[in-house]
Amino acid sequence: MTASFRFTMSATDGAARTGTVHTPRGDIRTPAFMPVGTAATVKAMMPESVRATGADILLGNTYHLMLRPGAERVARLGGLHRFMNWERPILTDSGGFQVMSLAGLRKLTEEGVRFKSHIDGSVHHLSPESSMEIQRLLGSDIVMCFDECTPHPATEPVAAESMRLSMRWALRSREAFGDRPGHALFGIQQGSVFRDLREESAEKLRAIGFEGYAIGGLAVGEGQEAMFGVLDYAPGMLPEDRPRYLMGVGKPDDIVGAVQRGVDMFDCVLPSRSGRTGQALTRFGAVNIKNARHLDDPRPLDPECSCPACSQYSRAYLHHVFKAGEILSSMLLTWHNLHYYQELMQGLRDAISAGTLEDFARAFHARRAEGDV
Ligand code: PRF
Ligand code: ZN
Repeated sequence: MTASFRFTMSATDGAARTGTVHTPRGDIRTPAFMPVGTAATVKAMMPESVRATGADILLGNTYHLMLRPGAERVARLGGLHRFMNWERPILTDSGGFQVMSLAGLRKLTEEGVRFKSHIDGSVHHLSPESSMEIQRLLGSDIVMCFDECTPHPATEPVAAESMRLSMRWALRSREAFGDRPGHALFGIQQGSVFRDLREESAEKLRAIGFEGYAIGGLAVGEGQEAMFGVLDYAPGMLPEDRPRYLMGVGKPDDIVGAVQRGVDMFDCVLPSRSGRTGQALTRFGAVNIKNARHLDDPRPLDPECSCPACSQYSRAYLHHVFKAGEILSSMLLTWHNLHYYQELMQGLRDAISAGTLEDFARAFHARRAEGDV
């Protein structure tokens, strides 16, 4: 690993770890939650507001940005950081996962994937080589390998074939990425819910060598119990001294369970997306601000939360702006949700440092069991 991109661990508690990913654009405190900025914006949030919630790093998407406004254009405009006014670290996903969930008419071959844009139906290609080039043009700090997220459920032979394709693509990604001081390339483990395949995938990735390792192919419909079943062994198959990133996860209780099992980084649209659909995520569980029980409620959403939505507005007001279709509703609830996620991550980091993660998790679950009263 180049000296300008380093992971230092400061404490462990069971399988959990806390530390810092050092990058030229700033430090990432782990366990870390990365808000999703798909189209070069975290929807409904100014970048300075995202930072105010406590985020150290954002996630961007190769798929969306290559289609609109185009990676070459972003490069001509000074790169993604300057374009979106976020000068801290950015991790970009490599595109394959989004092609499979969003694009029309997909054709997957050894070379890569051909697909139709969900925006205008135009035909595009992605391969390990082109994904590396697009992520370079964007100026991404943490680049993800081009992979296939094996759909769930998959039989073991199908999952094996898919994982081995991703591992061949991981080698091509590593070769195409080249030597880029200050930038990191993360490998992505696949293998569905099969332990042997997860082991084979981890071995292949370790042999290639990456600055960090993601666990892909989870949170695709298998359920929390099956996901935790894989997380009981998968993080331990990856190098101990490199950051581990669980892609597309998750709900607050998914994150707590994954941190307890040794995961360091997360991303998920849930806090930002649910902020736009009237769902607040709080320490006592999800609160549906659309519900008529809030109509006359002068209390804050969460009296213990210091975000603008909770410190300056009532539940009655948050209900009103949601019902009126006001833009401020999305802004306030997204802010609250991202603030809650970042406070959760800080709580996890502090608990790991103090060696009290089990107590923290117990209290976390107890508060949620009480519910919103
Ligand atoms: N691969 C990539 N991106 C992803 C996933 C994956 O497996 C997932 C799975 N939850 C989310 N995002 N490249
Ligand atoms: Zn709040």
